[in-house]
Amino acid sequence: MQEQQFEDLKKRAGEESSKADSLNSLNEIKAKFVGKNGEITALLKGMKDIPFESRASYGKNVNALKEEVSAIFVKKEQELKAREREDRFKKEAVDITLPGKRFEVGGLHPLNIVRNKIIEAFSSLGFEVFEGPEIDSDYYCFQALNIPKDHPARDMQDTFYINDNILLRPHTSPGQVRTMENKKPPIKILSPGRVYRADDDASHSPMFHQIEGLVVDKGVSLCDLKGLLDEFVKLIFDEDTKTRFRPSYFPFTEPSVEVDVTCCKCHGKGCGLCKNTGWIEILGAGVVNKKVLEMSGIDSEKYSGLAFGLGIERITMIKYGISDIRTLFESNVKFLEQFNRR
Ligand code: FA5
Repeated sequence: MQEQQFEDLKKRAGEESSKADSLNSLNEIKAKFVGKNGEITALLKGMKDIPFESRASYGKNVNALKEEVSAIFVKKEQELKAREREDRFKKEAVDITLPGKRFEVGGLHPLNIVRNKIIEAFSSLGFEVFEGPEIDSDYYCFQALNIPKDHPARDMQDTFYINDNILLRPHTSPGQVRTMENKKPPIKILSPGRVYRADDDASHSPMFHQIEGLVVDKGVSLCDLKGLLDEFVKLIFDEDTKTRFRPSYFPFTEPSVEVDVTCCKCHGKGCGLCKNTGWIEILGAGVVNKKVLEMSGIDSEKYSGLAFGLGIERITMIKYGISDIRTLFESNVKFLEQFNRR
């Protein structure tokens, strides 16, 4: 009779637990059998009503029943846990064939790439770098370069003045004077930096970058200048880029030249960018005027010098085929990242 009752209870525990579809519902069912108010606990509590001589075997049987029923729940619990884990793995599955996320890496601005290349090229020819101030005096920007007050040559560089005497430098040529005042020949320096002019079109920017070069030594001539600049153009551009030297005028050099290279857009045929000439000017240069040497404390009977000032934007445009200088200052990441592709 009691045996049958225990068997039925075990059977029900098996049937009901098999219907549980989650750990929560299993726990509810388990409580009905082995919880504080469960059926098996009630059987144990009922032990006091059992005749004394049968009590020991009754207790043993109830405990055995409890163990068997508990084992049913443990097995079911393991089953449910395994199923839940499998479901979670399915939900969290990662497609390992997808391409990985690429980290964005910063890179140098094309103007810095070209500036570094130019400095590298001249360093290989023995030049040192010296940087001068961006805001400078009328004396260093003009007078010490043989451009007195009210001289018409000042019109070549329409300039931003801060007051009558202080201005945003319109070129890096003040670097020549500052170097000669502080250094004895032989001198071989480069002076890179930002310069400012009231200019604004496809090939002229109000702020742009120049690199000044200066060599002062005994017996320096126009031939050295030509050889140096020919070597530089070969180091910076490809074989197809042609160069021409054009007579020009700068008050601080005598004689003076301008150097043009073939236009990046039309390759010499003539277009809007090169004003239909087929050429784009990249630098001004010349043999340093004796007056400038003397004003800076250099003996012009003993020494001579050559100087050049090149525009980094122009060289960048020619090198990379950029037809509007303004694109270099728009901070457009799509445009800029082309220069740092690995
Ligand atoms: C000068 O600035 C002279 N100081 C160069 C020089 C130095 C001559 C030493 C002799 C001896 P120029 O104004 O031509 O020269 O400018 C030099 C270069 O700067 C030009 O060839 C051009 O490449 C660049 N440049 C001039 N104006 C602009 C501008 N607004 N925007 C971008 N590049 C410019």
